Amino acid sequence: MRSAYPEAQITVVGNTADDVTLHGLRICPDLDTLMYTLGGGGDAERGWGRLDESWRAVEELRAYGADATWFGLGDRDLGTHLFRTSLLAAGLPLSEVTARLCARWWAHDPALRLLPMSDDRVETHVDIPDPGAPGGRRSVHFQEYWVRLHAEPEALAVTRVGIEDARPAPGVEDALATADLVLVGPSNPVVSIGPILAVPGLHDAVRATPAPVVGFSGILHGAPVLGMAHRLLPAIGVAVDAAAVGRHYGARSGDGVLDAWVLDAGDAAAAASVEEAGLRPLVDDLVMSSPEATAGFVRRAVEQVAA
Ligand code: FO1
Ligand code: CA
Repeated sequence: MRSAYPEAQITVVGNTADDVTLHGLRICPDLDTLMYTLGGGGDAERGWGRLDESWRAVEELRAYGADATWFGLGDRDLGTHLFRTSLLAAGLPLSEVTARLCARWWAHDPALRLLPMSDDRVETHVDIPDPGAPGGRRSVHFQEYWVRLHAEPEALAVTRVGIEDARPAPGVEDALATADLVLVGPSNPVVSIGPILAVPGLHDAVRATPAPVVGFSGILHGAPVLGMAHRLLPAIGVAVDAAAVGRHYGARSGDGVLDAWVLDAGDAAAAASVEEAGLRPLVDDLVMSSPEATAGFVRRAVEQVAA
């Protein structure tokens, strides 16, 4: 989006339900991935964490036999978590802390804003089979499921602890109410977009925006373009299929949040079922082979909904 429209005022709302506290540090993986990527400091190949990273601190933790060393905290990335944790401990809300962190990356660009979905703590837990546990299942933090267990156990249920009491962070509802365009990224429908829409008030705020709302499928030809969404979609009863995800978000003409749903050219046959669900289907090449390719499909989708 940034490279598609360098002149636009952009507010990015990030998921915080993946956040975790490890080694006493508050870690916000989705906010950090967005911040590093938008700020030019992220490792694009790895998809998370800092460029030119080293891993000495986590090696020390392993040598001490510390818990949770399956989570790769790079030395440079640790600086972010130390600073964030100290500001949170001083009483600042996460939205304020995020603004302070981002000031380092794009102080020169006041047109770009990164907001957490909420200042209130929400944590995603995944129920997995465990024959030894009461009821034959146990609950693990999303990061443990994703990183330590590689999303291998069947996800029996996904719970968002604290979501009912979470309030949208300052600025999020206002950004939606005053937007010219709302884009729903090709991100994980269960553990990225799902929690944002589940913050009380945000589903309604997206439904009420005067702007067109365009969603991009992260499922291409029955598989996620990136990540392991296919391991989690069954837990919410949604097929691993581009049209099914579009229907899951739903049309604003019904009780959903989207006006248009962009499918990959390889999924063009599903356009009819998307249209039947009240969504305007758009078809493009959604393979994110380069930042230019991504900017291209964003621009073409925007031109079509604005036409
Ligand atoms: N993902 C991994 O697969 N392995 C890791 O060790 C890991 C560490 C990590 C540290 C900081 C951070 O911001 C993200 C990190 N991620 C890691 C990515 C993260 O677990 C997930 O990809 C996201 O939460 C899913 O959106
Ligand atoms: Ca996520």
